[in-house]
Amino acid sequence: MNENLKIGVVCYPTYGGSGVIATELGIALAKKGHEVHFISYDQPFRLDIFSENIHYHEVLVPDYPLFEYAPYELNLTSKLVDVAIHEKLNLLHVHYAIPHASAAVNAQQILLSYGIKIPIVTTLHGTDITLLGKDKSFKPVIEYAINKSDAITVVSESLKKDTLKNFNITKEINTISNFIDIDIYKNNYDVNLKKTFVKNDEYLLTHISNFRKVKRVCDVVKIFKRVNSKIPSKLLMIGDGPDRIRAENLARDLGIEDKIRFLGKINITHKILACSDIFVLPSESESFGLVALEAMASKNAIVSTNIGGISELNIDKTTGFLSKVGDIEKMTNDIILLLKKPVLLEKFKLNAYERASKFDLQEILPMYLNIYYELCKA
Ligand code: GMT
Repeated sequence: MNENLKIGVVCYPTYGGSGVIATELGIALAKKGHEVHFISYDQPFRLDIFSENIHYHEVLVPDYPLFEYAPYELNLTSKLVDVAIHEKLNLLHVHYAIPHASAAVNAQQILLSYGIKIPIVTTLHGTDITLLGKDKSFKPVIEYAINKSDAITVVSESLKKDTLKNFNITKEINTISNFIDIDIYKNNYDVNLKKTFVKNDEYLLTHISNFRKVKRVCDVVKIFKRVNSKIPSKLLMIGDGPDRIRAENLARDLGIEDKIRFLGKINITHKILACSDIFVLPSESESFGLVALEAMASKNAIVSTNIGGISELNIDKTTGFLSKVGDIEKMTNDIILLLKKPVLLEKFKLNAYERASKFDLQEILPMYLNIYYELCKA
């Protein structure tokens, strides 16, 4: 079976890796001729192209005074049933366990009552397993939804281990790494853009995240303070979230607020990363670290922690350096070492690019398609 499929994709539309992977995968599938239907409560933030093969169905949650908490999962389930019937979907690919996999499993049962059989692929991304998975109030639902999915994929070997450790999984788990479209990261260097961030003799460090607690954004600021006292440099903080204010206040307290720019949820990260030398990711939990892969594809050396899936991506002493969570001293020293040795920095940047090219979309897309075709022929 090699015909074009009609695929329903459920993801979070917000600034974050799981939404990026879902969107980029959907766009790539549409380019190959498949019909892709995104289903979410808002337009996914990277879904900014028009294609006749791409459709977007918004889930609306009516505001009834009776509900203290709006039951989004039920509205999503109804939307999945509706789209599956009217668009004649062949399969559902849901990203993130709750509520997406759980809504899909429910929708699957409802569709069976109409005589429609539709397989579900669930991709686990990280916090659904490493944070929510440890919360007893979610555990039975997550475990059930994963086990009832027809195929399960995870984005790293580390996440596979965590999933098997936290849940009683009765199905095979397929590891399919996060990916980038390497072509998007070619020829983005713009000297004029770079000049807006740094002077000629200054290096540029970058951090991108959703500024949640697990990202340890204040570590980035503390590391930069130490680096900047030794080497002319600037720091870009991209993204937004709960800890942004703490990071901004810390920068003021440390007297380096004029050396750091907080750019918010900017969409041209590939252009900005092309101006950057080192990407800093001090997370305390990271199932893969898609932003690090994007930075590597943009020829950044990576100074990161060694937790979760990051060490499957960032090769210590080759594409960057790995440290224990919270080891600000070591991360600082690693950055200073690289910035003091421009030849070594250049080598690391090229190594990072070479490594990133192994995670190109063209390598990963067939893995998802194999799973889709396998399920659809069953
Ligand atoms: O990092 C986040 O908090 C966002 C989160 C998400 O669900 O969007 O990212 C997770 O999925 C990404 C894509 O698979 C991974 O690259 C991130 O490592 C993972 N985040 C965590 O595990 C904390």
